[in-house]
Amino acid sequence: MKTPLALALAGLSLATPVLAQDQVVNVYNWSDYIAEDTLDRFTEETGITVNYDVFDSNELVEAKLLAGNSGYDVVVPSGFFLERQIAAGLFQPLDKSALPNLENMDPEVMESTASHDPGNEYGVDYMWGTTGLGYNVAELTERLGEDAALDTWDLLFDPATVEKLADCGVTMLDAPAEAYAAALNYLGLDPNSETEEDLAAAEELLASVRPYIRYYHSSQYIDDLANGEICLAMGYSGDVFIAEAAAEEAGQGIEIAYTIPEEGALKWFDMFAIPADAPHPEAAHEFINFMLRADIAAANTNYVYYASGNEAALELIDEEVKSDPAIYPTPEVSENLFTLNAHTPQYDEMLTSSWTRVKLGQ
Ligand code: N2P
Repeated sequence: MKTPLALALAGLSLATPVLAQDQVVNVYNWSDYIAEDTLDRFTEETGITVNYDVFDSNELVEAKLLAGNSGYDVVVPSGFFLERQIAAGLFQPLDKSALPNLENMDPEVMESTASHDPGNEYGVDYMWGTTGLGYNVAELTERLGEDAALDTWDLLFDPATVEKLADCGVTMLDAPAEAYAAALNYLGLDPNSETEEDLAAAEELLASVRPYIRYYHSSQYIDDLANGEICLAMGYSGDVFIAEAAAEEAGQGIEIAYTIPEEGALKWFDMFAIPADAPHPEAAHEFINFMLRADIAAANTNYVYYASGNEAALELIDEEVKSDPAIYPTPEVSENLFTLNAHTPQYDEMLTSSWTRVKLGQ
């Protein structure tokens, strides 16, 4: 008769490849950005344990990477941050021979991300989306009238309009690069401008609506929109859809909508990359390759409502997701989208000080 220990060991060796038993991968991803069972499935299939941390700010990721020894094996910055992080030597080149699922990638997405990462040497897109406005339909209609346009940045950037919404709660992302890009675009200026004059104009606009902003935060607005605590948020497309779905599920009659305002919005790409000092680069490749599998990519997109960079996943993506123009924008809407280049460190310093002044209301 077998002892309990022998039985347990036999069971273990069946379930987990022996070599992988002590392997781990340390992943740092955006919050609310993965299906519920993805990590368990990865561990079941590979035996690699995932230590999973989340963030809601590119600026924060960059600070950790610059400090060094982050301990992370996989991080997911947006392309316009990845670009200068590559230049700063923060990543190791991807070993493409360990990423056979790269063949699933959408060539158009690869071409776009190559503008941040020539030759796609260091990063591969996970998902992409836009930064627009999420709102509570009833609260806005009540305050602005049945006929008011709700697909405009006026909601946030026109002081006379946003003033009317202040009592039901208006919030902004705590993401200076994106806030200034949206402000510059609204003013008809180049969102990629780095002139002091344009920065001052954007600061003036952001400061003019400061009195009506309840808070600056890059993930709290999901729950708050869903619960009716706030009525307007500058937010990430999929996050607003998550709020919309949560509100619907709660059944309290709260209807949330997302708009890519007609003046245009930022389109960004979030990129898997491996820090130069990653402790487990092999496991990192295995993790990224798993995430690039068509079924896994589709499951993640179906869960968080962001467009996938994965072309092979498309046929597995829910019809309501892939036919939603706010997730997969039509060619007309795409014409209004802009992308960002990496800011120089010099400009970034000015941007950060300016943002601090805006937030403090000084
Ligand atoms: C996920 C937010 C990711 C979008 N919650 C920001 N690039």
